[in-house]
Amino acid sequence: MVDSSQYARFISFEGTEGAGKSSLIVALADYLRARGEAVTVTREPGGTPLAESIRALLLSAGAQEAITPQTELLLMFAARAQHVAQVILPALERGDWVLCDRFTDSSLAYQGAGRGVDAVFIQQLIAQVPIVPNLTFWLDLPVELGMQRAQKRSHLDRFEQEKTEFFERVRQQYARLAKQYSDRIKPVDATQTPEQVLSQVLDYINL
Ligand code: Z5A
Repeated sequence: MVDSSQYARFISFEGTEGAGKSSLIVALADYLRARGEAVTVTREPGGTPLAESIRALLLSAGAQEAITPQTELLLMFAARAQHVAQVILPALERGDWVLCDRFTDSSLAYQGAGRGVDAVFIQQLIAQVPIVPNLTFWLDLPVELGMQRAQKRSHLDRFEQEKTEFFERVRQQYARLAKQYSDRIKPVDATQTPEQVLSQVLDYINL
């Protein structure tokens, strides 16, 4: 395990669909860069060419064969292994802030609570990931509102086609994780305006 206290700049962003993670990350990265900070913005699944290819497989709504929950989980972790080694650790070693759209909490929320994969097995995989975010922002939004935001897009990916109950289970799991890891995971009310969301996040990171 890498000693992440020496970096203290690895931040992940979590939430159900349409919560505003990508918009917040862009705004926070702009804010940090305007202060002269080096910032790496990245996402999961994805972040490297190989991991982005895995992402395309995972999100493809027209997959010819149904992806089993175990396969989905292992593909998430295959992409993550590549991403951590190729992007996250080198960026932290350079001294960058790393703003990561989703990380291991997504696996507990989506594959664990959403798909019903054994949480102990997921935790065993997480234990093999050499770094833990210093801070995680959970953008909490009622599921219906997130779906309305996402439906404005032209097409829905494989996850976005899931039913409301799936996302309710995911949201409840985020709430449990935020309680369990309250030092790391900070809930943010994502019904606020983008400016209010950014301001709440800046308060947490003391900038
Ligand atoms: N997944 C998984 O299952 N297991 C894992 O381990 C990992 C991931 C790592 C892809 O993730 C899927 O991968 C994801 C879980 C799975 N599927 N789902 N659902 P993703 O992060 O790429 O997908 P996403 O969560 O669907 O992204 P998103 O819908 O783009 O959400 P977002 O980034 O949080 O929101 P946004 O793009 O910033 O905003 C959405 C819209 O709302 C947009 O029009 C904005 O202009 C608007 N918006 C943003 N903020 C606001 C506020 N504050 N008010 C009003 N409107 C706003």
